[in-house]
Amino acid sequence: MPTPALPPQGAPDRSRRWRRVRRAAALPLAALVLSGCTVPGFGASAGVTESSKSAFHLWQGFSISAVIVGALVVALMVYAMLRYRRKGDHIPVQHQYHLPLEVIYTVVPILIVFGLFAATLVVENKATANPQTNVVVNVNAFQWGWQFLYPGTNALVYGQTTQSPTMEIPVNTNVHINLTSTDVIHGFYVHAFNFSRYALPGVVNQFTIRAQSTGTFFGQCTQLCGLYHSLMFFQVKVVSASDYAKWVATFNNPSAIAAAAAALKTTNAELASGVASKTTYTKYGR
Ligand SMILES: [Cu+2]
Repeated sequence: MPTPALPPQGAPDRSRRWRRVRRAAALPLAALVLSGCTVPGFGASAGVTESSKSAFHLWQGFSISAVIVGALVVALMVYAMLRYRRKGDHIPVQHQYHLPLEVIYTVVPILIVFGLFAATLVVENKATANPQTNVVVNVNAFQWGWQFLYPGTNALVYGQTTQSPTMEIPVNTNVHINLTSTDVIHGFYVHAFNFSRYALPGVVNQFTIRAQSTGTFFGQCTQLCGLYHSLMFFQVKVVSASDYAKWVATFNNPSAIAAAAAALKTTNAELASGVASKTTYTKYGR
């Protein structure tokens, strides 16, 4: 009776090891490919404005680049550790210089840094661009609240600490913001906009928001500005253009105008009671 053929001997040891390595690598690789259907956010969210989305995509690009570089470094380290581990007492062949390899590991990182720098520049330029726009909001931060004035209209929103105000803006419209502070340094931050700017006394910081979806979004002061800093909230309500026009029109009646004037007076009274250099606000700007 013929004896069953034995599996080939010798080389199999090595191929069996590789099979094991391949099998171990297959699972995480499959998970990566399957989850690759949607690019992960790496802890960030896309937000609702044009610039929040481009900042989010930049973050994704940076994160993916970091993952690829990290994976490559770890793979090379593991390969070197396994392939060239100590196998006996003999000294391995010693090499000196490998010009092509040295050129590659100098040039490639430089190219990566330039690529990331160029992408950042494009996104930053978009975020700081101030295109022509019809809707302007003068945002004044003070201890510890916000005032939103809409130049050329009667609209004025004022609120502090537990009565946080709501800034209303139209969707798919470039909204120009003039941001300043009446007392100390505050921070204008809306999470859904992936955006933050200093509100500085004596300085008007300008930027443009273009919200692409409607909704109410939470905002807060991000600079420790005093006792009630933790209560310095506001909301941004993004509505359709027609709803925005209706909202602005609600300020065109005597009682709303009186309320706005009272709010303005309150802000100015607060300013007068504090630091001497505080500016008085008028309805149409500083
Ligand atoms: Cu503040």
